Parts: sequence; C-alpha cells; structure tokens
Amino acid sequence: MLFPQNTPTRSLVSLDGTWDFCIDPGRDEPTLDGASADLPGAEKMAVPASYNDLSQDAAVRDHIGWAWYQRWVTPSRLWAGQRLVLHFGSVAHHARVFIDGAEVARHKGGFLPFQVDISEFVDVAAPFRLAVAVDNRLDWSCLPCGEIKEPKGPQYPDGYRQQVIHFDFFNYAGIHRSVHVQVLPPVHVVAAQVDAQVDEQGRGQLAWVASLSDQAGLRVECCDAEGRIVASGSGIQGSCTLDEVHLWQPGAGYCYTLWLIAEDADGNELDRYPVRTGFRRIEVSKEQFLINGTPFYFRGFGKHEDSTLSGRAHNPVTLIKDLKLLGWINANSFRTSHYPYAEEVLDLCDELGIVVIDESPAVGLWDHSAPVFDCGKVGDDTLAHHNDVMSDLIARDRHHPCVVMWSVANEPASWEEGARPYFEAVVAHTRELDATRPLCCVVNTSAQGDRIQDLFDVTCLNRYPAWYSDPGRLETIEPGLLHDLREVHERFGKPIIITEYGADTVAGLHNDPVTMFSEEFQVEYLKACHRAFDALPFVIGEHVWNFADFMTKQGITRIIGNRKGVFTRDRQPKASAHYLRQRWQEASRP
Ligand code: BDP
Repeated sequence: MLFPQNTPTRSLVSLDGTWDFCIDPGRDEPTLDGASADLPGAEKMAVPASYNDLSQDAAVRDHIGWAWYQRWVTPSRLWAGQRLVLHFGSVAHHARVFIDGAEVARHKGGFLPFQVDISEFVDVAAPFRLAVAVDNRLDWSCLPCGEIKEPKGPQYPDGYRQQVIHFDFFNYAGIHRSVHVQVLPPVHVVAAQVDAQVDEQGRGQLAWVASLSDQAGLRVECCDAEGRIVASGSGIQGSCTLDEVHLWQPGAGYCYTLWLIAEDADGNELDRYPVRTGFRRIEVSKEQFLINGTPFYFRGFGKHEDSTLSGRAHNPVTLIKDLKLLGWINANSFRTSHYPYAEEVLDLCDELGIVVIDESPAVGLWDHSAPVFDCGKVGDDTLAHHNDVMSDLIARDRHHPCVVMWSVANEPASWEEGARPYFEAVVAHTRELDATRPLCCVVNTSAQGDRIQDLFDVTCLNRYPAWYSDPGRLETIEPGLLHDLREVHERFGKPIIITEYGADTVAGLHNDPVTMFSEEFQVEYLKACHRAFDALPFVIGEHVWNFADFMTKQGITRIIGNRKGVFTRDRQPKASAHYLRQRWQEASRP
C-alpha cells in the first residue's frame, strides 16, 4: 500500500472534517442500520479525532463496543474512468466500511493504514453514503491485547462489563488518521518496496520491488534532494547503483526520491509515484550502535500520540510543536511507544534527521494476576496477528531512513517460558521481512528473569528504581542501576538502551527537600539515573519516560493521566526539561 499523495497522475480528495456520529447500543454486533440509513440522534464528530474526549457524556468517553461514523461524498465528474481507492490512515481498533449499505472493507488493528478499491461501488454521477462502524474492544487475539470482563455483584448493574487493558494509556477510539479518496489512473502502481543500502566506501544501492494494477512497463528515476536525476532503471523489480551518495545523518536528514513510473508499450506515462528514502549504515557491536560508522547515543524519549481533545489522533499542530520541542531540548531520537505513529511523523523525521525506534502495537501482553503465554491467552491467534502487523508495519515504513530499529513489543511477560517460542517466531518472521535493521523488544525484566533478550540485537530496558520499588529513595538509584545494568550486559553482551525511566511529576508542585511528584524530585531522579548511565560504556541511550504527560485509564496512581512527562500535556516545560536541555546540549558538543 502506498501513502496517498498528489502526483502529476493522481489526485487526492480529503474526507477529513465533520462526520455524523453515534454510539451503537449493540453488545457484540452493531444493532443500528448505520450502513444505509441516517444515524438516529446523530451528533457531529471531527475526523480525524478520538471520539472519547469530544463528548460531554461520560458514557461516550467510556463506551465499550461499536460506534458509527457517516457522511455523504459527492464525486466529481473528473473521477469517471479512474480507479477510486478509499484510504484510511488508521481506525481504532476494528473497522467495517460501507458504501450505500454495501460492505466494502473490514480491518483489524488500530494503528496501521488500510485501503479498498471502491470503483465498482461508486456511481460518479451521484453522491454516495459512506459509513464506518468502529469497534474499540480489545481481546487477546489483537494488538494491543485486552480482555472484556463481566464482574458480578450487587454493585454491578445487569450486563455490566469492563474493558480490561494491561497497558498504561487511554484506550482512545475512532477514526484517528486522515481519510482520502485517491483518484488513480486505470493502470497504476499499487505497492512498492524500496530499500536503500550504502557500503563503507559510500556506494549506494537502491533496490525496488513494485506491483502494478495491470500489465505495463515500469521505469524508475532516482533524484537527489535537489531534484537532479542521479540514477535510473527499469523493471518491476530491480536495483541501481549510486557511486557516491550523500548520507542521511542524525541531525542532518538527506533524502533521495525514487520515482516509479508506469508506462505503456509506446513509452507513454500512465502513472508516477515518488517514494522518498535515504542512505545510512547501521551496525551494532557489543557496546555500540553505529550510524554511518560513528557511535550513536540515543538522547530522547518514549512518546505517545496523545493530546488534549484530539486524543490519539494524528494532529499536525501537536506534531509540529513536538518536533520543535525535541529540537529545543537537544534530543536526537524517540521511540514510537507503544504503536506505529502516523506516516506524516516519520516523513518529518526523515527530513529533520531525527532517529526513530519504530514500535509495533504489541503491548499489554502480560497480566499481573496470571500467566498469559503459559496459559494460552496470548496464543496462536495473537501470534498470527502479531506477524501480520509486523508485515504491514515494515511494508509501510521500510523506506524511511529515520527508522533505525524495529521494536517488536513493549514489556511482554518475557519471564514466562511460553514467551520464548512466541518471540522466536516473531523474530524469525521479522528478520525475514527486513534483514537490514536491528531488532529489539523492550522489557522490564532483570538479567535472571528474562527468557528472550538473547534473540535481539540491542537490549532495551525499562527501569523505575525509587519509583515502583523503594519509592522516593533516590539514594538507591545509582548503586541499584549500576549493579542491575552490569548484570544484564554480562548476561546478554549487547549494548543497552534505557528505553524508559522517569517519575510522575505534577507541574507546579514543589517540595524541598525533594519529594515524589514534585518538579525537584523529577530533576534529582533523572540526575541519579544519569550518574549510573554515564559510568557504563555499554549504555548507548537514554529515553526518558515520557516526553509529555498523557491520558490513561482512571486509577489510584494516575492523577488525570500519567504525569511522567518532561512537558505537560499542553507541551509546557517542567523543571526537568530545562535540566535535560542543558545535559543534552553539553553531550552534543563535539
Ligand atoms: C512502563 C510502561 C509504560 C508506562 C510506564 C509507567 O511501558 O507504558 O506508562 O511503565 O508506569 O511499564 O509510567
């Protein structure tokens, strides 16, 4: 699947804006005829957005099950004779799509795009009703994992149910990314896999595998960032060599564009689509992560796609502010915790030279009260879906030079025996898809407690000393981390990135001597962690948890969300942001 773009042969019609919306009372299946009739009592809803925070009704915010989106689309006469492909950037978590009552697509998984050719369902002379049914329920067969529980007792009304989730972010739902009708020429490029490799001498190799909607020729042209054609080739599958490439570097993104040009037998151009990519070399040794032969130290954050009002939806306003703040604080990287982010995010990271660890939505694969791998809750269905998601994720993101590593999961129950065969399968599948990037799985286990880390190239650890253990005991952080990280490195012999460490901090709360939840505590907390990291040569990165405060489910440890942000949810700096800015500025001096 290709990201929707306007090109000389293609045009995009955005369906973003306001749609009609209503909650469906159905327990398992939708009960309303939202596909072919007006929605009863419809309210207006923004697209893209999570629906949860746009209603004044807690029942909408906390809804479990189906909801309907609907709008009319008026085709243009210019669509006649073209292929019409409806594209959704993401819909959380299960979607069914209808045109004038006919079901045209189903999709499972809330963080990756899907599309469907709707040409046969559209009469370009008449408006059509587009409806999307969205189900936000999570079970053990999808990612993220969750389960529906039906607790019984006098306090629970009949039929009461809860969506139990074993992850720490609000289960936002809705149409989260843009919706487009792509108006494509009858013969067009359907998909393309583009891989850019560069050797130590600076010679680049650009390989492509494309598919077309019909028989045609394919020519490719590779342009540098200034638009000069620097290489060309032909064939559905092929490669071309560039004698000397301009490298993509952290902090200095440089991109090439591979134009895929479909042609008829006479050389007439039928379709033209650009894939942007870049050349950089990634290597991992026992103690280093090298980009273009230079050791790279990850300075940055685990993030979320999360903002007030929009919820989990892609929002260019928040994206731009976040990228500005990453620059301001001297960060060079982030992890797309805990799911793939919008493609627009990666595009800008390519351009700006921001390094990204691209994570799958495999989170919540644990339960504090029971095993999940060993008792089959996370089983064959989960694995099949996990592998599908890795295929879709890599198909979507493989051409991005900013993506330097795939993270296959966050904090699965990696201490269970059953985790091993499960992750052996995921790793084998993922390495087959992309042999060029290192793999990691973010864990919170100790050296002795872990059964899977040896399968990965970089050890990624989440650590909360003096927070979830020994709360407030700052003096335990440095000795504890030194011991713990040395043990982990001795056992696995891989470089270590601390992918999470942090402390909940209520902006504006001060206490001296320092106390948990105060701004002063967060600063002292980070300093103590840094003393340990700085003493260990095999620690190759620090990603603070979290970039900004974010919404979670309600709970006694969450004060309207998780407050571990270095920025507030509206992106204002806490004291820790100024401290990090200073630390990372000093680190970035040559
Ligand atoms: C880690 C999780 C992350 C949480 C964080 C926390 O990976 O999603 O938000 O803990 O508790 O275990 O703040």
